[in-house]
Amino acid sequence: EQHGPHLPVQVDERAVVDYGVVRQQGNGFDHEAYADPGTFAGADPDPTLDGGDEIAFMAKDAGAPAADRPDPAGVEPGTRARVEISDPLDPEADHVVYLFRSDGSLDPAAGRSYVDYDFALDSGAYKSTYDFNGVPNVEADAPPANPEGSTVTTPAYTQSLLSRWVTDGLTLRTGAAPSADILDGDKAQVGRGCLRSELTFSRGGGGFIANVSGPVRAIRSQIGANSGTYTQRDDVFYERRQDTFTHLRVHAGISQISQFRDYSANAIGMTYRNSAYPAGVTIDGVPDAGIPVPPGSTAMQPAVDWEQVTGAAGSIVTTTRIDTNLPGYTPGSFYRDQGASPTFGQCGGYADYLSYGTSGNELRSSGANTDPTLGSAYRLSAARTTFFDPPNGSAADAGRRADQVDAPLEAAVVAEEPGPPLLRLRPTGRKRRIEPGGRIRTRLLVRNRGATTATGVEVCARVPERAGSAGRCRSIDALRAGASKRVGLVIVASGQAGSPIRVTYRVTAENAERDRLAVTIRVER
Ligand SMILES: [Ca+2]
Ligand SMILES: [Ca+2]
Ligand SMILES: [Ca+2]
Repeated sequence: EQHGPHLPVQVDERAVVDYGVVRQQGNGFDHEAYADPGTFAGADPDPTLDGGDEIAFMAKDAGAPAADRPDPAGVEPGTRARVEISDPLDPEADHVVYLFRSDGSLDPAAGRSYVDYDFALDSGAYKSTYDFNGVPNVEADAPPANPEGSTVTTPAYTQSLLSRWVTDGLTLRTGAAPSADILDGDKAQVGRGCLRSELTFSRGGGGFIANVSGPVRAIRSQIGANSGTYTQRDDVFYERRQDTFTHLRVHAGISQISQFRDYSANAIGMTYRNSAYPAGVTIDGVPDAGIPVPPGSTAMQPAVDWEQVTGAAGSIVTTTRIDTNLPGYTPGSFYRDQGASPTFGQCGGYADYLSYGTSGNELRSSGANTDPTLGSAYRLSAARTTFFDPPNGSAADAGRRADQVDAPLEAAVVAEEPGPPLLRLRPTGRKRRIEPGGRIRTRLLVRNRGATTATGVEVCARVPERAGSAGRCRSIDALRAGASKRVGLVIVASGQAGSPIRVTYRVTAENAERDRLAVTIRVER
């Protein structure tokens, strides 16, 4: 309601996709995924809204219930769906969005855009120039294969994306002025080293499932992490939030995995804290007694509900939730602030060799198979949620974000409300003239553009007293949704009528708002 009746809505098509075709190596593994005619996932075979598709809109655009309001212009009658948004953390709130089937005249973006994703491959067009095989030596200390200059921009942040699996830039826009780039790399490592990392993933084979930009959200979905042939990452970018879903699909033997942001020197002076160490420490490249690093090359730090990096430029709150049935699963976290002397692999190639506020999630398991194409497979999916929040956030602010992640907003279509009738008058037939003292029959069309039958419909004309008079009103007992009816109304001109005569028509009903129509009739002697 803050934004008026029309809000941005995005429909993201999903279909069962052959992941082998996606990365151009023949038939492989079928799974439901985002559809994209710009990749080898292809368009959704069902171009209409079907059960697998997703509808996205912003909860902030929801308003109060409006059951008594007529359908807006540009929608098909009878398609009103009432979606109730409930917040488990604020049960009193009563937020509603109405969705309609467009008649084709409406822009789903409603003239606005919350996020802009520019997928820009250096080599050119994706389908014809992407190297789906990557480079032979994935472990070389060299840049990613298939380099990009892709960006995601919203009012709250800008990120730069260098390749599949590699995000190497983050500018916060939530403070007084945009920050410098505070990110060295958004990294991932197997067994805490560079034998397999986001850099080797990006240098190996793979491909994109989907690249979707706005208006409500952007989607970047891709597969291929070295021998994790169908390991998948979907990043979904919103105005102030990023959801990163990683689905591990790899042979046995992968037992320790970390996913962390390695910040740049531009983050010096910011505070890092997490739910295990809420007092926080200063990011400055100097190790922090406040967050001890346990001895041993693979020992993990405690599992955390949330992490926060905050300063004058803004706040980044991150939660990671793991869904797995792997035996021996043990959650943990990772934090290092070691400047020029990191005790863990930096895996350069594109990044620097410095550690500033390096922080994220780490986990351990038996390392059993998670690739369904290799027989019986366990499941491991990570959902990392990142919020881009105002400057100088507190531990309580971060805790509230974690609560929101664990008790998310719910949207439910609770009723189909047909909506009231919507009456519209318009003139029909050729334009008539009238003589002083004469009478004519004027013709009008009454339409019901609403979704329910209008009852007790009456159409009347009014003529200014000196100019003449109108004949009796016309009644229509019932006018069905979508129906129209012609009516004739007599207009009489007085002998002294000047030209033109201004006639006002009005249609009313027992159960609809009135509509009015003004028409001028020329008087000719
Ligand atoms: Ca569809
Ligand atoms: Ca420090
Ligand atoms: Ca670094």
